Amino acid sequence: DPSQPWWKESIVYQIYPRSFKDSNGDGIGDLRGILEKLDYIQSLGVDAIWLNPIFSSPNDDNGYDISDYCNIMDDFGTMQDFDDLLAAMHQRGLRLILDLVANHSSDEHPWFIESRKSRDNPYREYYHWYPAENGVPPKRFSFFDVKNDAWKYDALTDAYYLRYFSEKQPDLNWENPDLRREIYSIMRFWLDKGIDGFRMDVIPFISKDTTWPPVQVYSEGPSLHQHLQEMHDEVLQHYDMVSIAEGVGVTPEKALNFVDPDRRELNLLYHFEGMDIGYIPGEYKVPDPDGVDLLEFKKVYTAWDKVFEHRGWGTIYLGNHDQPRMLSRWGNDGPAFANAAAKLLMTFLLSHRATPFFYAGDELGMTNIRFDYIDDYRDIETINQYERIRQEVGDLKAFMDNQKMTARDNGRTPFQWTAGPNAGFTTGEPWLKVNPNHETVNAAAQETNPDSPLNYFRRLVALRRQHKTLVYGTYTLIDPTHPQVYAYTRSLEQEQLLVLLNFSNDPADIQVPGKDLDVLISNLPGVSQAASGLVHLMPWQALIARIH
Ligand code: TEU
Ligand code: CA
Repeated sequence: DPSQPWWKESIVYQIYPRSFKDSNGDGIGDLRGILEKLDYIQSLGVDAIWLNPIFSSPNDDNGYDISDYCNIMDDFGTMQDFDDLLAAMHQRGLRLILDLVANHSSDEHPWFIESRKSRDNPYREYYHWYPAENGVPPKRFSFFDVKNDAWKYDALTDAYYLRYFSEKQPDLNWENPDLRREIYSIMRFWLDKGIDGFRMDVIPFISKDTTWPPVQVYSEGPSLHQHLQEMHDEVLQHYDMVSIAEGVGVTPEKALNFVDPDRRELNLLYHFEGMDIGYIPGEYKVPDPDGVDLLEFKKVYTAWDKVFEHRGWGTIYLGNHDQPRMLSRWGNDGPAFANAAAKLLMTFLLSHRATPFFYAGDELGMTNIRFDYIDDYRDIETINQYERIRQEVGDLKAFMDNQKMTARDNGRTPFQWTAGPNAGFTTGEPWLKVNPNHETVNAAAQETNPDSPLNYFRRLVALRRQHKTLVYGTYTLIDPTHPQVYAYTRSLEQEQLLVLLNFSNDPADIQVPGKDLDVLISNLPGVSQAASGLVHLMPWQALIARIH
């Protein structure tokens, strides 16, 4: 639809560069590796690639700690490699979205090196400092600190600096207009090179109330939307680009504050409510022993469809570099059902009214690696939490079991290209262990198998392209209380499509509107509908059908 912006109809393929393809044998994925695999990416039919941070970084948090925003991380290559990659992508009609990590920098960024030096350094106000003579600063939560304390004392100037993540990720001071100007010029640098958008890391956190009142929630600070409007005026409106708010903590009620076009802020909201399902409320990433509740799952995704019914636009995803593998978390990765469940989750993602963000490896049905030993983990989040529990003499065994389901490294293991050594990812020693199941789960084997998850994904992508109903059609939930099946229709003009997803290990029956289902795609052969309209589904069966 030419009257609509391209990013509504796009499918975004997310690549974690460190884990995709290593071109030079150092065990770390890189930009040349991605370039080598563009044929593969293009063969999927996706429209855009989002790369996690590729900028100079000491890699305390794998690139989310940036020491030079206008250079390429040594591990990933050079600016020439970047220019070559962008040109090759554009030649193939693939767009490129980069990660803008502007809530914090690395402590090795020259701004912070200066800022630390003295209280009257010209860069002092680029960060948040709290003088120690004022006492202990009011509590703020840090995701990665061993004590979850976001204030770090620095003896050099007898002051604390703020860091919501690791101590090597000091928060930038967005209340300072000089800092904001620097960020805008960094954005222009990349946009002028021709990139097609930014995914904005933890953007709801950028504004802080610098009177530091004691509060529980400190996201969506007082000047957040003013800053985003200024960014729109100064930068975004001048380019044909997409801007995506990583919307941590953003509720349906607040969502349009970010993406209502009349507000002139951002384009897409990437919400977290789906990711929170199945965890114990109030606890940080502790899985609920009763597991994922399908009724809750339906409620959340139905509510988010409603949010953008008239204005704005959303995203949909079930996995990324901060999450376990979607098949392990939301499907069933056991041998009996893995193939069907992997395809069912893809069907879910590509049949909603939102831009799908599809995480590389999920087209193969990659699964959690489930490390037994803390030494196998590379992620600062897992390592620091382990250290906290050790210091508190907590239950380390329970923690390690929990990590098998929740740890971020489960989603970061190298991409499985072949059944060969290191899954064909590297000729060297991989930075993070390769999942041993690459002997059966790999792109090469799936390429030649018409029934593979990979080839199903390609058919699904083509189907979404052919049927704009899957992009724009009205979404209506059917049988909200069915405990096994997630069912909905999508309708646009004359076309009505039915989506049936059996999220369970047992067969299921569901009453649907319409007879004589004209099945457009299904992950399992055979769909039987009784004269009454009742449809019988096999475990993890998924289908999209046209109804009349
Ligand atoms: O993550 C944002 C975020 O809000 C974190 O809480 C996230 O949920 C984290 O993974 C905790 O498990 C972004 C990035 O996606 C993440 O990789 C970074 O570590 C983080 O910001 C800091 O830049
Ligand atoms: Ca490399």
